[in-house]
Amino acid sequence: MQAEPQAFDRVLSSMCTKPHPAAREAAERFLATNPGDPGTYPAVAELEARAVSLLGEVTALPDPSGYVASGGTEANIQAVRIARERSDARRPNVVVPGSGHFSFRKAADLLGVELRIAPTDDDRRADAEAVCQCVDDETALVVGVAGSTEYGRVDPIPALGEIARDTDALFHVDAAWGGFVLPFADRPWNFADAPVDTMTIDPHKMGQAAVPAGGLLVRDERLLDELAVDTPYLETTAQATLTGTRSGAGVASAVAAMEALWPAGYAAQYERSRANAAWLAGALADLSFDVVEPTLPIVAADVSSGAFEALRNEGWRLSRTGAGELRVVCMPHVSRAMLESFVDDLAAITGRASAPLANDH
Ligand code: 0PR
Repeated sequence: MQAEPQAFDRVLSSMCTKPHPAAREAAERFLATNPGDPGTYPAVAELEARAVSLLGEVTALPDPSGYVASGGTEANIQAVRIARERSDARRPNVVVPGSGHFSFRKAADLLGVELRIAPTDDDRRADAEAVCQCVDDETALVVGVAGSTEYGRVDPIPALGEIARDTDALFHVDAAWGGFVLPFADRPWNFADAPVDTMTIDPHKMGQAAVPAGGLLVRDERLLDELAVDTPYLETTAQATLTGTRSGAGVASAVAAMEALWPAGYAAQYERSRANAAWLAGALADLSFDVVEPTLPIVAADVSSGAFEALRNEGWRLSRTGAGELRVVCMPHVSRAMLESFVDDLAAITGRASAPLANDH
């Protein structure tokens, strides 16, 4: 029997989503191409330049350089690698807020840099004061998160950029998930808002491209030179990517998604996701759960592990924060009807009724 992928109708935990139809079609068309060898596959190499240019528009970077990576993990590793190459410290360190993704731990392990985790504030964002305390002469990179994995929080990007500047460190913004909603969310986060040197922004998350399509952008193309190795037997002379053979499907689908959706489609999706997150937060609060108010469309709430397991048994795909809260990511495939059905199941499982109903008794 042929295996089938899961349906998306009960997936509340994922940061990936159904690709836009044009992105799916482009991915299929470019399945057998390798942008890692532009001499042999020139059409997909041209598409990659187009992808970087579109990512530049999304992030307010007029003359962007970068590439389509396998995902946010690779982009973050490469940002740390650039900073390590730039640094002349004996043992360079990288300062990441507690809200940072675990890919920075992989980067530190691989690259032999010290990882310094700065505590977050009461609202789960990087605390600029705490970051200040962590940096020193050997700091190669300061990281800010624009849309954190667990709570969708946006760090104070301009303040962190200033700290990096004052320390002579590079400044990296991880907008892997947040990059396609932040243009509409009225918070400083991009290359125009702060002295950002490098950024992660993944088309395969909120960008609605097929996996794998991550993004690494650099403000100054010379930063990419820090990654380049010679490629003697290819028609091109150097390669800056971490992987060799790469997915042309990811590149083509990233371009197709951005051409279809930037900016109006992403703006409309942001509005839908935001409204859904606000509705869910309200519905959970009505059921008397402690809710972490959403900034970007991720909702966390204190739901017992028994109820969590029962919901999973009902087929809901859920995940938890490090602190154990239930976490729902309002991705494009997450509809209001889905959330209503989810809240009904949660109410039934926990025997709770929403406040107005409870008052009726
Ligand atoms: N930076 C941030 C802020 C992220 O949220 C993530 C992934 C990454 C970097 C790493 O990106 P890649 O996974 O593309 O390498 N955050 C989610 C996580 O690790 C990714 C995810 C995606 C989780 C799909 C579940 C899922 O079904 O939890």
